[in-house]
Amino acid sequence: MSQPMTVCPAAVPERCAWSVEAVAALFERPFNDLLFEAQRVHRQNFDPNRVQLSTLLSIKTGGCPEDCAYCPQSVRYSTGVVAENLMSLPDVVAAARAAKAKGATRFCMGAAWRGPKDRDLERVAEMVSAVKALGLETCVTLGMLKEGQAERLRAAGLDYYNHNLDTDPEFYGRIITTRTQAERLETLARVRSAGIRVCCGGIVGMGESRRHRAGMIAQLANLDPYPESVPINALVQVEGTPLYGTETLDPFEFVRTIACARITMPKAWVRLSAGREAMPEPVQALCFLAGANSIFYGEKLLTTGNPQVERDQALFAKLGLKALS
Ligand code: SAM
Ligand code: DTB
Ligand code: SF4
Repeated sequence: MSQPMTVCPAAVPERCAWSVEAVAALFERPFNDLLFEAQRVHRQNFDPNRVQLSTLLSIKTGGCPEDCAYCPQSVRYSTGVVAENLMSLPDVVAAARAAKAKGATRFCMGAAWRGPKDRDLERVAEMVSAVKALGLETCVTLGMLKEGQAERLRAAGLDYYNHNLDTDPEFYGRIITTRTQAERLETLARVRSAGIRVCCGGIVGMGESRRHRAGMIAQLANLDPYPESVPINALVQVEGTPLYGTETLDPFEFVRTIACARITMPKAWVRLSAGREAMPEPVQALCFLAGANSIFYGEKLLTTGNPQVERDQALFAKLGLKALS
């Protein structure tokens, strides 16, 4: 029989600091023990049959100066993504309205920028206010923020800012050279101090080791406080990006990553994010069992595909899952 698991290495569960070793030990658990524990933690904090639905819209596509090796929107790689200007307010509102009609409760707008210029930020702030007025939660991901920009977004009614740590600090330099993780942490601090909720996660399947995955989860869990929303992306391999052709990650390892996020960040919305289109339904079901309780919902992520809403609705019906309303 396997040993009972020590879930939190610190005495006060709400404030527990996770060492990389402690998270790595979770990854090493027998699969059934790990999932059982993740589901136990999940049930303590959430209705296990409710899943939150977020719809993404790329409001400014392509032409990004950064060199993120996974990203089809970097200007440095030939991926077929055509650079576009910032979308108009009416087009964004129409997309948000459609997302709400299909059942999404959060609308996330992404821009392929290193960071927003102040005049662009004003236009995004208008979008945030208009989307919020539809009764949707709002989220944006615009890259690095300068002083005062987070406050401007908060005043417009922004609920969440997405900015990912992406991967383990030691692996990070192999993926991105044009911005450091320290700069990312600075933006996250600005977001926090403006009173915006933090959406912060990462990507797996980029050729990192299990130790690196544990390092990424520990780093997220040790943010104080840990993020309210944690997107776990499976790399979507896009031809033309440096990571195209990377050996694909064993699906059980992806499920383990979700379980570790759930156990270490018990009250966070853990999002089963990019990569669902290529993920068999039984694997997605295991992710829900492991504590994922949010998905990207709608045919498109930013530039790549996502399951059709009818497919997701059918999957929810098969699993007895209900969308959060
Ligand atoms: N440009 C902004 C930034 O990087 O901060 C915002 C948009 S960026 C596309 C948001 C996140 O999407 C990235 O941090 C990364 O985690 C995720 N992402 C991008 N391309 C991906 C891919 N091919 N597969 C999985 N996740 C990806
Ligand atoms: C996140 O962690 N994943 C989303 C969202 N935040 C912005 C983006 C996934 C992008 C996948 C590649 C694409 O569609 O361009
Ligand atoms: Fe640019 Fe964001 Fe893509 Fe990096 S992830 S290349 S910053 S759009």
